[in-house]
Amino acid sequence: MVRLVLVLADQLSDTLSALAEADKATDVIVMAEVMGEATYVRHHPKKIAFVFAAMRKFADRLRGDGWRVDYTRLDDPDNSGSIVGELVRRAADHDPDGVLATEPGEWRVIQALEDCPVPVTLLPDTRFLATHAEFDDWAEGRKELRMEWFYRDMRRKTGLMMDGDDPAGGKWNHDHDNRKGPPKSVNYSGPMQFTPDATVEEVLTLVEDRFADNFGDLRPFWFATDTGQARRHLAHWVKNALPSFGDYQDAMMAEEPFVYHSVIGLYLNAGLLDAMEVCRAVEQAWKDGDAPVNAAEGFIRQIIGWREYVRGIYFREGPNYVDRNELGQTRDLPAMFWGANTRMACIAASVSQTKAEAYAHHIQRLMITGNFALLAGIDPAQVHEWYLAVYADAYEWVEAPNVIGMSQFADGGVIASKPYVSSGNYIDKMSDYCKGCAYKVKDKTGPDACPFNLLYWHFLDRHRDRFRTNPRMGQMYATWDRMNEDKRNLILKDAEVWLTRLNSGDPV
Ligand code: FAD
Ligand code: DLZ
Ligand code: SF4
Repeated sequence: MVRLVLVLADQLSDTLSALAEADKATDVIVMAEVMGEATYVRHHPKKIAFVFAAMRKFADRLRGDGWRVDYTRLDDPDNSGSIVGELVRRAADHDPDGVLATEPGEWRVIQALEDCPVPVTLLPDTRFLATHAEFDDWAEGRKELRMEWFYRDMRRKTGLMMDGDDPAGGKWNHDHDNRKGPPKSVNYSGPMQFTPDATVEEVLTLVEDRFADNFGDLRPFWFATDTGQARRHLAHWVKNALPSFGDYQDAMMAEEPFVYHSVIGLYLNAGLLDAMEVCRAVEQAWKDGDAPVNAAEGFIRQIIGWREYVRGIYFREGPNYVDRNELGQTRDLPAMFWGANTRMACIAASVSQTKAEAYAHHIQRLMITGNFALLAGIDPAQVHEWYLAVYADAYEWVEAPNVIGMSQFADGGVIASKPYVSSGNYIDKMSDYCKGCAYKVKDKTGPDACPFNLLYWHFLDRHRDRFRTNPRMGQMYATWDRMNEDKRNLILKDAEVWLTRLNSGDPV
């Protein structure tokens, strides 16, 4: 009996369920670089290069371990262009009994495999802590699906930072200590950088050739592209940056794109690192006294809490989740998201580092680009597509709940109990952007007023019916209602003028 064993680009793990189920002696692994996956959104060139280089190295490793791997390169003249096409092509060579695959992280790909003419057996993705059934059991009957309660269950399940039944360190959540503004300087040289080897260079040339028009800088390319390198990067970060990760988790700095963040999302999501391995390394640093509790707990919460929780939501909400637009927002994504000139220093910094590194940290994604898109009324489908394209760690199962749910409130509050919106004040407190900005963060109206100040009130005013009764927003509406009417009208008028300029395509 021969089976084909599909390994997708974000399934590069030795522990993959499809590999565990397969038989090295008889089965054939299928891996394929295909235009269908490389173009369904216009991915950042660094992301495409990372994916292809990591796939090639993983295939070589599997071969070294004795597997037969049928690998299709993008420039293979017989490349059919799609994953299903490649399965059909390989099936013609091997006449298999079927295909084994680990469940993909995107409904589109799951549906394609379900329609594949060669029958596909989908196995659960056991690299995650919570199964779909466990998440659904947790969610069933709850009025609100708040991450915090789910996270506590995951702490109990994993035993991470637990003292018997109680959280080690005295409390479950140390977020309160993780909100310092930007430090004077960052005492960390940044993520470990890897010089491209021959495999990576070959891929870089291919990507340069085929994806030259995509938004983003391909070079310098420094990502890890195999598990060994990713582990070295992890150890370097745990030693040098984890101790300050918690304190400055929310801080944004124009000259420090990474601050103390781990930059491991791309490695975790591709399968090069394992979530529990990463959490154990962080827990150990805390046990050894090398990292404070707020850093270790804050980090572990992101992985076993947020990461698992958003995956649960993605699969629970179903394939149409990405089409949700509960606030009816319709404006087109402005050109400044693709690098066009803007006077807004915070947007310029977040977009230019995204272009350079295929990376922005969480608060930049949530409170700069996400906050702006929500306040300005941008169509969430376009926002979703942008995030899916530009970040090296973006796959739909994790990107969509963060964008459609957490950031754009387009799911109507499945994830967020209120929209994540702020005026310029928050950005000024948490970043060093405003001091270099052509707009004035203290101005509430007038030609130089920070656009976040204008749009914040415009957003609350235009969605008043939707949010006025939200208990977490009462204070915001009370402040708005207390302003005198002339001031309110002036803010709304200036916001409209600003939005008209945005619509015109002129630099704002
Ligand atoms: P760190 O800040 O060092 O955190 C460590 C790890 O925790 C991350 O690598 C990630 O695996 C996990 N994590 C932290 N926050 C979240 C979260 N909200 N959801 C899921 N995992 C989380 N994350 C992605 O992996 N892919 C995406 O496409 C993605 N899109 C996002 C879009 C928006 C609008 C927002 C607000 C968040 C998004 N996130 C996404 C979550 C988070 O911003 C990134 O995981 C993080 O910035 C990656 O950088 P890092 O590895 O340095 O993370
Ligand atoms: C993101 C991506 C890209 C750019 N290219 C490929 C590819 O050529 N072959 C492949 O198997 N997977 C690729 N991927 C990842 C898939 O799109 C991914 O498996 C789905 O997004 C599901 O998470
Ligand atoms: Fe951004 Fe406003 Fe600050 Fe300028 S003043 S950097 S637009 S928050």
